[in-house]
Amino acid sequence: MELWFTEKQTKNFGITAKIKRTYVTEQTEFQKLDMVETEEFGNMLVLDGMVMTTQKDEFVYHEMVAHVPLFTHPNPTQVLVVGGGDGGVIREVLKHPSVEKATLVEIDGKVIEYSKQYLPEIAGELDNPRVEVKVDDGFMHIATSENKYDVIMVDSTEPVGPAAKLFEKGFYEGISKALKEDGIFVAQTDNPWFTPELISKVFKDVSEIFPITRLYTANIPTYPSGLWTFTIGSKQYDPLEVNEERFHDIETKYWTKDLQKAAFALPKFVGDLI
Ligand code: AG3
Repeated sequence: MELWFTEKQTKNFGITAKIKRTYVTEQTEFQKLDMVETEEFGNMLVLDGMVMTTQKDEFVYHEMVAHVPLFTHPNPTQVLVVGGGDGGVIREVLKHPSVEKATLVEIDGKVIEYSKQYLPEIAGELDNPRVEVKVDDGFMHIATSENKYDVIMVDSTEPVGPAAKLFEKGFYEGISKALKEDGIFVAQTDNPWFTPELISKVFKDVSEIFPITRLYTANIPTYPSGLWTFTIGSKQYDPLEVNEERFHDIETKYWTKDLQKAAFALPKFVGDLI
């Protein structure tokens, strides 16, 4: 028998993957969690029916969330990742020697547990001594932090379910307070084909709080439309004015020195959203 998984990306459109086997299918305290093996993309984590990461294309998202802000900040030492329980962003953050401590605040401990088991090359650095893992509500963590982080990365699910409040203006205000006076943050902000209003709304909210606001993109084949966006809010450093001499050697599969800037070059219809 052939088994296929479909994520309904909109009411009328979806993406389909042939499944080799199902490792986990479980209702956690927060969401529906599935861990499956696909023919095309290897092991895949699905939350509430939405593809979160796959072994084959995870590097794009995780590298682009981490390296773009970390190479914009001249000396990031304290880093916070909100969400991201699979550990992919943390793995990339640790490639920056200036980072003394990376804190991960993930609301759902089951995401961490199953990622360690079935996505070891993604989650493998979660036990690194430079990492502190907290199973906790990221919104609350932000609300109770002040002047603490150089860089904050929001690796959330979509604005439904447990992550809905991570797309509200009040959350970005909290992030601003949690950051040091020259801090910078990045959030994944969905795609311009099916959720253009979300991109416009987040960009507007962030630009009302941060003096420098920028949007960049990356190609992620298993996410809706494949064209993914990330929004940066920065108090002082402009990602478009990075001094390239600072780029240290780093092992990547997607990020390059040229992409650090080129990712901000937007197709017309995307640029028109902001
Ligand atoms: N977080 C963002 C995934 C969004 C995908 N959306 C969807 N499939 N509808 C990814 C977590 C990876 N660390």
